Amino acid sequence: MAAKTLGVGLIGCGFMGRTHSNAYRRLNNFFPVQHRPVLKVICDTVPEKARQFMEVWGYERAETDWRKLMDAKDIDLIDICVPNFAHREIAVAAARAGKMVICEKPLAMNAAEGEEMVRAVEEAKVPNLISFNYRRVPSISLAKQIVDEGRVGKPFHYRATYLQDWTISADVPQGGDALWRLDIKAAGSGVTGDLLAHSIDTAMWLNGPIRRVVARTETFVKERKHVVSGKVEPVGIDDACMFLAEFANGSLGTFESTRYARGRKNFNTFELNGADGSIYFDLEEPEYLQFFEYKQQQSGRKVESHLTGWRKIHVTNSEHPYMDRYWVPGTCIGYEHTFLNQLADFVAGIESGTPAQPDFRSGLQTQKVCDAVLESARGGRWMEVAP
Ligand code: SOE
Repeated sequence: MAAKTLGVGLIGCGFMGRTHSNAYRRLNNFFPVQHRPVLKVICDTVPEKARQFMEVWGYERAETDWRKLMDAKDIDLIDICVPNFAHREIAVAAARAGKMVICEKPLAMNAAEGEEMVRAVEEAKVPNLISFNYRRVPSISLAKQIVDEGRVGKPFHYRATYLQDWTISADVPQGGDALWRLDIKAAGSGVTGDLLAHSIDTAMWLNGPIRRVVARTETFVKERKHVVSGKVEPVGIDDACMFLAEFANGSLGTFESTRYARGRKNFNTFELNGADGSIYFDLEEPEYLQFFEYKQQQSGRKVESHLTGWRKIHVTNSEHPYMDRYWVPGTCIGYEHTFLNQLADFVAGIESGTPAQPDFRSGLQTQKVCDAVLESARGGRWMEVAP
C-alpha cells in the first residue's frame, strides 16, 4: 500500500496531458512504489478544456493560470505538457517553488533556455525528468541491456529514422492548440525538436555522446494559414531533416526525419552495428527486438554458419525490462505503458535517492545536438556539439 501522497499539478490538456494523466492513475496498480499520485490540479488556458479534462481524468480542481499551481501547498510535482515555448518559464518557476518537475520533450526552444532550466532544478535540488518515453519501450530498454552487456562490441554504425506523413497537405494550417507543432514561435523547430530529439536521446543512451553533425533540412510547404491570426504566414519549421553524426566512440550515425513520408504514421526505427553484433528496433512492431550475434565458436564447436541469422526476440517474458509488472509471457503492452514505466522509474528514483534518467541535464545534451543540427543546416557545414 502506497503510504505517501504525491500531489500532481499537470499543465496542458493535449495528447501528452492524457498520456501522463493515465500514467498517474495507473501507477499503483502495477508498480510497488511507496508514493500514491493524487491528481490535484489540471491547468489549461481554455477554461472549458480544463474543466472537461478534470472530469474525464478525475482531477480535484481546474485552473487557467499555471502560476496559481506554484503556491499550492498540496502540489508536490509539476508536470509540463504544454507547447515548447512555455517549458522554460514554467519549469524555472516550479523549481523555485520547490516542486519536482517532469517536462515533455524537447526540453526547451534551444540550449540557452535549457541551460536556465538545468540551473534552476539543480540549484533548487528538485527531482526532475525529461519525458523521452521511448526509452521505456521494453524492447528499447532490452537493447540498452544488450549493449551494456558488451554483446554488440565495438560500434561502427548507428542508423535512425523517424517518419510521419500528417503535414503533406498544404491545407493543414499552423498554430493554435492542435497544430502548434507547425508554428515556429510555439515549437522552436519542426521535426528536429519534435521527432529527432527522440532518436537522438535513444542514440546517445545506447551509443554515447555525439561529437559533430552535418545536416540538411527542408521546408516543403512554405506558407500555411495560421489558426490564430487567420492569415497565411510563412512556415518557419523544418518539415524534414537529415543529418550525419560522429559519435565520441568513433562510430558514424545517420538520422532521417520527415513528416512527408506518405504511409508512415509514427515510423521510429534504429539499428546499431558493432563488431560482435547488431540490434534493430521498429516502433511498428514494438514488442520485438531484433538481434544478430556474431560468434566464431559456440560450446567449443565452430559455429555452423548456415544456421546463423537474426533473432527476433519477442520482448514479453518476465525477465524482460518492465514485463514482470504486467501480464503473462507472450502478451503485449502498448504505447501508454511507456509513460507508466517512465513514471514508475521517476518515483522509484525519488524513493531510492538514485534519480531516474533522462533528467534535465541529459535533456540539455539532446537539445545541444538539435541546436547544432539546425545551425549546421543553416550554414551548410559540420558543427561541433557544444560540450
Ligand atoms: C508528433 O506527431 C508526435 O506526437 C510527437 O510530438 C511525439 O513526441 C511522438 O512520440 C509522436 O508524434
